Amino acid sequence: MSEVCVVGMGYIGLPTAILMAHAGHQVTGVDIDIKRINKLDSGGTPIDEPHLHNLLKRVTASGNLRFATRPEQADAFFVAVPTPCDDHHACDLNDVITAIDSLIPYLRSGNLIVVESTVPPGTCAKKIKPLLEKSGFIVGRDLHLAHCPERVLPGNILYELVNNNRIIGGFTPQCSELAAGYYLGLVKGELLITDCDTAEMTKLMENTYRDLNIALANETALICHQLGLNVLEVIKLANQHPRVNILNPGPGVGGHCLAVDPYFIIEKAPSRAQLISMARKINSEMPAYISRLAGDLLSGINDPRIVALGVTYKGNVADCRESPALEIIDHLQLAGYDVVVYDPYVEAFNRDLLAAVHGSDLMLLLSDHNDFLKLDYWELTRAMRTPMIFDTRNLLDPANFTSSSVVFYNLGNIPVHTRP
Ligand code: SAJ
Repeated sequence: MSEVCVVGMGYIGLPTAILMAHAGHQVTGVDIDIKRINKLDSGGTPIDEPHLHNLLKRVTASGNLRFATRPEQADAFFVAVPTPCDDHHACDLNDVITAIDSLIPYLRSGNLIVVESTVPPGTCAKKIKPLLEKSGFIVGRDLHLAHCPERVLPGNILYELVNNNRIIGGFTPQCSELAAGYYLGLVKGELLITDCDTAEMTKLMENTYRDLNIALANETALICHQLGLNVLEVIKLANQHPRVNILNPGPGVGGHCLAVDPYFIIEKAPSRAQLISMARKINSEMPAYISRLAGDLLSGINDPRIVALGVTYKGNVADCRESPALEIIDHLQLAGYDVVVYDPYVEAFNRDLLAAVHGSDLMLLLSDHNDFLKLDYWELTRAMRTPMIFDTRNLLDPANFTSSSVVFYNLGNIPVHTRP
């Protein structure tokens, strides 16, 4: 077994460190955030994922995993730090560069360096390789470099880390082989060997594919709204075709992956990436569209009050990064609406819902948490001044509201007066 150093104790780095330790390696989990390290040292987890806490307890008790604010000498280094977009939608590599720089004093001949962070094509070969060579070692000869992008769904990270097929993109075939050796110990899925440029582009295309398909669903919603058709019925029927699978329209695309990664392709090939740019545009405009619809539903009501259900970027997670829900709430507040927010996953908004809906005029469902399926809508809507629901996620069954006095809307039955 080897000594492993994982840099970045976030959504990907921490579960990876835990699984490496579980596989028997001696692992140091590194993060520059001292508060995060203190929390981990005292047995807490900065992220909430199924089974993570129990497995963390086991591997720290076994002595295989410890935490530090600085890297240490090791056989292999895994870098899993964020790569957000900058203000111009270009990839901000600052954290990756800082992480790689921090490794330089600890590198030895024969070391493996794996970049898991999502990066634009060419980053490992053109940016990370020269940085690593500041150590005096040559990549491909003394040091081994690979890009092995993570592929996990937030909310199901541990399961997907273990079971998904994994791309291993080495700078040389030997780099791939060495990297694959580490993943073999924790991944049950297939290891797909390639070069680092191809691995970088492949990762971006996975999330771009999904962003584009959600954009198609969202555009279908806009077209159906204009034509007075029920988009949900159209999609349901189209999906009965054996080779069609249109995704769900909704309030927009959030999170730190789909809403960000396509821009890294646009950055590299701006004139070619036309469809990809258009998909980003369509999805980015959804929050404004939904806000306008919500406003239209409230027209004619004096001093309307909205209760927004959910601020997270999707259901059953606590993550609010790039959340369309937040953007919609901002739009509505800027337009002068009184908006009260409820989200059981986010401490600041985990309030008494019945008190929040009291006297309100619109319940605006923005995140598809399973908890929202279990609410007592009969009791909640009775407390409202105007019992009106707008489910932007197609989460609730409209049939549950047909015999009540509740006015229920989703993207399939937006009323005529709101048509563009
Ligand atoms: N969404 C829709 N309609 C849909 C599906 C999703 O509006 O039909 C919205 C969600 O509500 C959310 C956003 O899209 O706001 C993204 O959600 P998601 O569940 O599709 O994806 P992420 O960002 O949580 O995770 C993705 C995954 N990529 C793919 O499914 C191709 C995951 O496998 C990646 O590892 C992850 O990005 C990542 O880290 O790159």
